[in-house]
Amino acid sequence: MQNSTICALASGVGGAVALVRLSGPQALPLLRKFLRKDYTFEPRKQVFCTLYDGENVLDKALITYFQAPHSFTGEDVVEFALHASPYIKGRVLELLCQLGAVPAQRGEFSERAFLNGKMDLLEAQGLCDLIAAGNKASHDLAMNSLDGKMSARLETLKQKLAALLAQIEVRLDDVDEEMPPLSADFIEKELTDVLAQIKLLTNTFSVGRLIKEGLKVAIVGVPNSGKSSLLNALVGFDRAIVADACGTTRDTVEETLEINGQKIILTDTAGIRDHALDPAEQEGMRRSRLAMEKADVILFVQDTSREASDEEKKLVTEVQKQNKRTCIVRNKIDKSVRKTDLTLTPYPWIEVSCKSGEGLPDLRNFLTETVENPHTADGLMISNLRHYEALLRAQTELEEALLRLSANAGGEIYAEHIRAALHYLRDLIGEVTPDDVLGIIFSQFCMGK
Ligand SMILES: Nc1nc2c(ncn2[C@@H]2O[C@H](COP(=O)(O)OP(=O)(O)O)[C@@H](O)[C@H]2O)c(=O)[nH]1
Ligand SMILES: [Mg+2]
Repeated sequence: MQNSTICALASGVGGAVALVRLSGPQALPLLRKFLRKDYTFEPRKQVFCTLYDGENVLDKALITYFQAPHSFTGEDVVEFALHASPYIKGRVLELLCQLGAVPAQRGEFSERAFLNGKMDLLEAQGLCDLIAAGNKASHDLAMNSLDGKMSARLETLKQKLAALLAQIEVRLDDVDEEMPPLSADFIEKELTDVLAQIKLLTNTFSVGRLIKEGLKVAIVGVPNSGKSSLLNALVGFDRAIVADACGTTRDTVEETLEINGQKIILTDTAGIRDHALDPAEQEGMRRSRLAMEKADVILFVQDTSREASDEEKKLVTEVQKQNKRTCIVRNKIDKSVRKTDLTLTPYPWIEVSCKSGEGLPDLRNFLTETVENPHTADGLMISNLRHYEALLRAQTELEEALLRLSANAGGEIYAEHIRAALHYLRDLIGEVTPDDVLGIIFSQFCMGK
């Protein structure tokens, strides 16, 4: 239990009501300092109170008291639902601090909840992701973490490994060899089983990351193929300048949108050609190539009404070197002339007209299909780099243990690797995570959470 009582604004900007949260042993006594009447606070019941600032009424607010340990943090908690004037919010926090509360650090409420065993690290991070989630897919992902599905899965794996390790260790201590030995087949089966389940999870990371961070899509092509028009058509408004002249787009233009509940980050780039008009276009082309390198998906836009130039063919080769999911967007099909034929490339192509909107639904589906994943029958996914790395380490240790086992190494040798794997799983849930690492994790949370 922490000694200090912390306070922070838990609600965001705007709105009519603001929530100030107070957590710690002094929560209720601090609240009383604002009151002139002896209200009765039953846990989890709201009470409409008049709050005083000295002799003056500061606000009339709904107050909720949560009694330890039945609160978010596991401590005594008081929540003030105030009228959301900047003055009232600011003054309540100011008075609380004058009376002895301490402003909460980022994520400190969650950190206390974690330290008091109200949630494990995975659940806490799920909560942080939930608040940040801007679309349905990342919301669902965070929810799976928050409601403990991921923790439960890891707990099962942990228990299985711990049981196996105990059986091996007890035999290591059994110098008189009174116990029947464990068969190598049994150990191998147990290890392979856990390993397979961990691999299922690590395999979801690439997609989990895409869902959480968004799919990065670079729109590339030679000048005038309609890249900026495509960006505008997909985002639904005139974001980038469209013009007949070659080399209109110099800087990369980025826009985030949601397609089928998925976050997509589109980047329109400068057209790539052999000779730039000036240093600005040169720099633009460098940025185009950078965007291509960073992208998860490349949309290669071509003008179907024109013959493919050598420049364009060269660019196709360049794109191929990126080795990324790519789609040839055959644009301007509203024009009667069809000349280019780039079906020689290994990529799927979709015919569109940015002018009429024809073909765009297919293109949208192409983009979101990238994120659909065969590994997630039960919806569990890894989207956090720290979790991914911990699982990968556990995976490596188990592979090592299996190798040693098949090489007939002594029990103490593979037990060491199983112990290490177990440690990484515990670190993932926060059971053995050092304080400084915890501090860093919670400091990435938002204020008031
Ligand atoms: N007819 C027709 N013209 C288009 C289409 N898409 C773009 N354009 C025209 O092609 C020219 C170049 O477009 P822009 O988007 O600036 O190309 P960028 O250089 O690749 O960004 C402009 O005059 C656009 O109006 C289309 O689907 N149909
Ligand atoms: Mg452009």
